[in-house]
Amino acid sequence: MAAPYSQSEIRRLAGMFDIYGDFLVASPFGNGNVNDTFQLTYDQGGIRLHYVLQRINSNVFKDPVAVMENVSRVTDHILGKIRAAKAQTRKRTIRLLHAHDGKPYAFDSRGNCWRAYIFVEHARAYEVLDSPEQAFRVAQGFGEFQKQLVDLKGRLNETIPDFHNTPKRINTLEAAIKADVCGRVKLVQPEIDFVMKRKDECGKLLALNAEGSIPERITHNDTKSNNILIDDLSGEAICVIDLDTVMPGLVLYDFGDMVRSGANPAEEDEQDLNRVGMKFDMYEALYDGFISSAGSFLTEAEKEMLPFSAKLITLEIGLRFLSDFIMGDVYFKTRRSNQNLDRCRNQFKLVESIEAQMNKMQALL
Ligand code: GN1
Ligand code: MG
Repeated sequence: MAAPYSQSEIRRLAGMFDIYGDFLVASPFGNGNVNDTFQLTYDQGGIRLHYVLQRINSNVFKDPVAVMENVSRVTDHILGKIRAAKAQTRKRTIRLLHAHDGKPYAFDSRGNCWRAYIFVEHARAYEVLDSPEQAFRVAQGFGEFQKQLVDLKGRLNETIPDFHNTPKRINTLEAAIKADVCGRVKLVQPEIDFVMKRKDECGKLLALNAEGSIPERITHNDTKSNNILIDDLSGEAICVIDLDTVMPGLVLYDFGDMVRSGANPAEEDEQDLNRVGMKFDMYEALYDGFISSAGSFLTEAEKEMLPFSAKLITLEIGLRFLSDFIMGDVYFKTRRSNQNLDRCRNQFKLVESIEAQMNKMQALL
């Protein structure tokens, strides 16, 4: 749930941006774990239009201006590609609105950074994917996003350093265990053991990158199924959203995170672990979809690591939930007690399911 803001506060905050028409109403929007998001409804000459207003969580993103610089560069670049294609396409990119000073963001009097977008109508994000056909399109969409950014000049800002550095995430977990500020460590020994058993393989992708076998690219880094919009009419994946973590990274992070969220028929915080696992037909569709768009630029070394990346990123997000549970739920938003622990157990169950199917995943290559 977004932080409680009154309608008049939101109206005032939205007023920092160039939006024509009259503000009607704002409502909390989406399921993000980090930022506060609102859908705004405006009346423009009798027609109702929607916008998105978002507060960047500065506890997570220490330099919101650097985030916005990345988002602007990436969306401008993609918009150029869409225009150049000149095709009849519903393909979109998020479009930032300008604040009165022309910048794509504005700070409120409390120092919070806000931004506003045009709302993509008749499309939605899915927490859980419906079918292999939908999974194919989602993966194709994320692969295409990567492809569009292959020729973006200059390095993007690293908005969260070491975001997918799994060994460092384990260091953070170890520090949290040592501090044990909430006395919760005694509740999670099996989960801690689960991570430590797999610790040795966690640096594999970073090592391949360091020795030059796998290149750094521009990656999204948060390719959850709910971070791409599906067109209501055509079912096509038309717009990648949540670009805050777009930064230098490995393509495998995106593939891995996509499988983590897209091949699991249960939501990330599902408590009934019998419902959690990797559906192989969904994995296959995600793999095929990703290759259909990203296959043209992926190297053999990258392709070879695709199955492993699914396991690694699932383990990594799982252990981030575990660390946050131990630290007292300070990073990810929670709506009930033990939600981070449920998320962690869910992800670890998924890791086991991926491990059990690793041979089949390798055979697809
Ligand atoms: C966070 O806010 P949201 O849901 O888009 C997190 C991701 C996690 C995800 C897990 C900046 O993303 O890394 O994978 O939750 N984003 C950040 O649901 O930490
Ligand atoms: Mg998101």
